[in-house]
Amino acid sequence: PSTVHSVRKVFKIACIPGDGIGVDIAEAAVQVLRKLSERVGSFEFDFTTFDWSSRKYKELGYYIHPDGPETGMEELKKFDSIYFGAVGWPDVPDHISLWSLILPIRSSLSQYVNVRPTRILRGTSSPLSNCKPGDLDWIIVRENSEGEYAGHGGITHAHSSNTVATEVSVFTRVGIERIMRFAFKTAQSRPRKKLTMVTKSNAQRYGMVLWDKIYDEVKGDFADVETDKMLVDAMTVRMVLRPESLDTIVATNLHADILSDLAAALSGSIGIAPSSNLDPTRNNPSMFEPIHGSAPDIAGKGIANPVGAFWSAAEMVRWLGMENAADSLMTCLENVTDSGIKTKDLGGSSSTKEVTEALCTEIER
Ligand code: GGG
Repeated sequence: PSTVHSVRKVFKIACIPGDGIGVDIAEAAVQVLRKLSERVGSFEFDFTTFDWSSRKYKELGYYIHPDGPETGMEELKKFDSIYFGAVGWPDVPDHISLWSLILPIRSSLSQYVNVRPTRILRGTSSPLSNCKPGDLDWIIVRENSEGEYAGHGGITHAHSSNTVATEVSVFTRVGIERIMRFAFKTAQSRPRKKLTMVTKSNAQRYGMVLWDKIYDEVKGDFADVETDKMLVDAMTVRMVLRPESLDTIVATNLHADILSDLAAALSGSIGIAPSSNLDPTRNNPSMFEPIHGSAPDIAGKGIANPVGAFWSAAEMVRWLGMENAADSLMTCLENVTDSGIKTKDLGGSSSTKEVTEALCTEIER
């Protein structure tokens, strides 16, 4: 008689906790992911932690690698996914931490899509009095490689009263078309099949007008998707006053970054919102991180909301192909929020550890 051994698939995960509450919530997410893999049994995670942080930068003068970030990127390419906490610490200017850590990872690994879902989780509520749970269920598709984050610009006459600074938004046909198609496909996969495209093409007459043009071209290939266009300023008003009229939203790097913070606040707290930095070709690992920053004021106090970190972990599990496990993790997470075990920002009084342990217990059940 032969014995059949079931083979557990092992996923190699690079974990970069980063700064501030990034460390608190990444530790919580690792604990939950380990528990999930034990419970499901068909896969496991092999985590490697990278101390790429502002603390290390202050000590050694670099975030990623002394020879340059490229060496670190080669290291990351050996992993199936990257789990990221947060970046930013008061003694390092934010533009240095962002441009030394998170932005090089997104660009070097061709993570040109940033998916940011938002909805009101069970047991939580919106600050909008007119908003019932089903009214706010959005996916924001953020262009993640160019636009206002292209890194083009500079400063001249820096030490005079005639200082000139330029910050050039770069938009390419390839960059716009690939994000537009991804957004249309996302909208098409959702029950309402609805896409809102956001620009500021009345004031920004080159790049944003190219967005309008490519949107019109791509729309023809997705006849079953209902579409509309908004200017970003009017979009903020619509999100607040008519949340139920929106479903999938596509916008530039900067616009979508701002809109997704608003979306998270409208769904209850910035602490719950996840994001997936995707390379849709799957030639490189994708990266998963809550959208919130490092919150130095509450770092290390044990009170950070880990929900955005857990939701991001669920999205990582989904991207790795374990749809059912991702759905179960989300159900368990909402059972926890529904039972009232929540941090202060969601109106509860629980600590990060209490929410994490409640979720682990729920997964075990
Ligand atoms: N976990 C996300 C994080 O650390 N965010 C800090 C931030 O400001 N990010 C800017 C961005 O996502 O472009």
